[in-house]
Amino acid sequence: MNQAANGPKPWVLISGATSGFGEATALTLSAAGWNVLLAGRRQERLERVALACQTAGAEAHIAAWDVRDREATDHGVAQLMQAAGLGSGDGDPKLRALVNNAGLAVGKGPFDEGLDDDWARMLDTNVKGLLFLARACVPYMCAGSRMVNMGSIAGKQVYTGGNVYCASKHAVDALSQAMRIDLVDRGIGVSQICPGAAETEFSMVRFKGDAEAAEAVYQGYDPLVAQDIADAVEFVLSRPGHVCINDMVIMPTAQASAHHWNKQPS
Ligand code: NDP
Ligand code: 8X3
Repeated sequence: MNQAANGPKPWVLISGATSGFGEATALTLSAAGWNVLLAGRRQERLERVALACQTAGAEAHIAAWDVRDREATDHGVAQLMQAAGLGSGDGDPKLRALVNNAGLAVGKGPFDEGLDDDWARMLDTNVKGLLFLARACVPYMCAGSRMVNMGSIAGKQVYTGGNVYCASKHAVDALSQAMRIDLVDRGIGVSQICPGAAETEFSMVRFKGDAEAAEAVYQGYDPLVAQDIADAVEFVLSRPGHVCINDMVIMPTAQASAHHWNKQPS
């Protein structure tokens, strides 16, 4: 559905917009008639994505901050809302959607060999960062607004070496249900999208720049690509007001679960 056909363009805030799912979602929603507010840590990437969104017809504003920092998150959201002319008061224009997508895995191995810093990065980003951003955005939302949380198959199942990342995404699963309950009286719908293996920068981050390990994750089958998830976000956000897609699990056809694959030897 082209949002532009329905009056003034709605605004969406997308976290993790510098690469992968967030970047593809920003471009897809821009082409579908949304205006975009883009967040991430890498300023130059944000500038590049914003330019592409503008070329696709959107008004775009950016703010760079780390979602693990609560004060920076409150400040970044306020800055973006002001740039877009959105407000928290009665009668102010409101944020139509938040795509709470920023997240990462760091490391993969037995929990008793895990590193404090890796655990902190995952839990602080995927759980507390998601909460900080959601809480900061809600005052700028209204009945009809939508929140889309980026979960994972790792939030539905646990796999070898996934321990803390899986725990963080199980938390996203629980929080998505809890937020839906907490926001139902305000008419704000909460959706979760749970992808399986998708080829983005995710594995390079997880394996700390080890390109060989990252590439091996996607060998022998066709993984999802960022556009597959962007299309899902656009579908969720283009449903009529009375419809909320609560939960969507999207896998490569060659992946039946976190444990079952149809991989061809290379
Ligand atoms: P990418 O690594 O390509 O993108 C991750 C994004 O998150 C980047 O834009 C990054 O921006 C942002 N980000 C990470 N940490 C922070 C932080 N502390 N503060 C602000 N932004 C941050 O990976 P994906 O696109 O694949 O990942 C997006 C989401 O999807 C994540 O939540 C991930 O867990 C989830 N996911 C990924 C799957 C996959 O197989 N790829 C499958 C299932 C879920 P920057 O570095 O500029 O801050
Ligand atoms: C990312 C997908 O399977 O690596 O959430 O956990 S997986």
